[in-house]
Amino acid sequence: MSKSQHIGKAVVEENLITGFLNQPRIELHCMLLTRALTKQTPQLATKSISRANCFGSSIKMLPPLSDTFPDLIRSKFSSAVDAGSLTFTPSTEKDVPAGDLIFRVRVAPSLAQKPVPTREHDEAPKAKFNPFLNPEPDLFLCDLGDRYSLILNKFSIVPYHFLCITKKFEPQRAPLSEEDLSATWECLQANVKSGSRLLAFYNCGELSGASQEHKHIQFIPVPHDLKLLPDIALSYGIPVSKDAIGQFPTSHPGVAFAHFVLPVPKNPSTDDLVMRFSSLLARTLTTLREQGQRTISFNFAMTKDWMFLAPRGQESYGGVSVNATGMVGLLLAKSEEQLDFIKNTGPLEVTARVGLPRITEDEQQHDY
Ligand code: B4P
Repeated sequence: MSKSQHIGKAVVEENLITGFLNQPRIELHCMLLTRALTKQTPQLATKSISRANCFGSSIKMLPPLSDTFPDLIRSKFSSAVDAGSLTFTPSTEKDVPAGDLIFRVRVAPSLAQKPVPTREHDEAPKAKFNPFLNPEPDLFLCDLGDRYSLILNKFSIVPYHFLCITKKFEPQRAPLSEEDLSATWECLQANVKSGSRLLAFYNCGELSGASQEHKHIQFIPVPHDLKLLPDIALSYGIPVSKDAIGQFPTSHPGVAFAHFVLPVPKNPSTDDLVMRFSSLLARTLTTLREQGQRTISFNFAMTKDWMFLAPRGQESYGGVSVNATGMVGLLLAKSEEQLDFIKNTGPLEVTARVGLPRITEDEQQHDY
């Protein structure tokens, strides 16, 4: 690479990282993250470290969700469907094995009829409608502290799919903040369907599968006995480290795309969650940087047992759009043709094509 190419790359990288870190209320500028990010752009270290002092600063504790939240979500779901405010799309499920993993593919052909925003050719471009600024009353569940509202997903394919949205606009391309993680944990406690556990997911960045730009974390019930990719990855064991968490993130050895998993302890403190997210995010950002990605896109998924992050290099493959649920083993097919494509190509190949290749430990330079 020539000197000017090097400088060009450094400028792109600096703009990318600065833009990312300048998002409002990101409290994750801890030393770990800074060191991972700024290996090649040391001038950023000072700026980021100066913001790092908000790491560990006290945030307002969120009031717990009411014990009646599961009843609320069930009754609101039924009434929203009856009122025509919530479109519930029936789907079938097909399990597609891949090594010791099983990808559960939801097939929902009528999703193709979901309305997409249209624009008149001869009019000036209209601002994109933001459904989360004033959520529909029929979909509103409750507030969570001063900063969040919980609402039902308007276009569900699984019952009781709900979203935690920020009350004021915050960009979906920002990483999760300390308070976002705390809110996520609070929601994960809600047992909305018997025999299920909740899966939280966050599609961050333009290649992550996200369609809405206002910050929202999503929650769907998944069967207790369904082993997702992070469950299997953790069954291989977790390398021990001497850092504050005491563990290195692990990955499934048979999966080609870069992904990082850490177990979540029982009753974690907010710091426990932040340390894990920072550790996974540092590796995710390092992978994006090492592979010359010009946008920061990644998927986050979490249950009460683990936290997962995977960097993204592409939004879809072969017409199959993949979000965080797909990266942990729950793919969505919007036609029988898409299902056939997933079966013939193999779910690990589809996810590898939208993710990024794993990089070696040397390239990661994990000295934090
Ligand atoms: P994003 O993060 O922006 O995108 P997404 O979940 O990938 O869904 P997308 O909108 O791209 O829809 P898709 O056809 O792929 O999430 C935006 C969320 O806001 C979505 O849940 C959307 O439905 C919701 N929303 C939009 N307008 C709303 C409004 N006015 N009020 C409330 N909520 C609103 O997928 C269709 C649906 O299937 C999505 O809900 C998606 O989350 C879900 N899905 C995808 N894969 C799935 C899987 N494997 N299992 C279960 N559900 C799955």
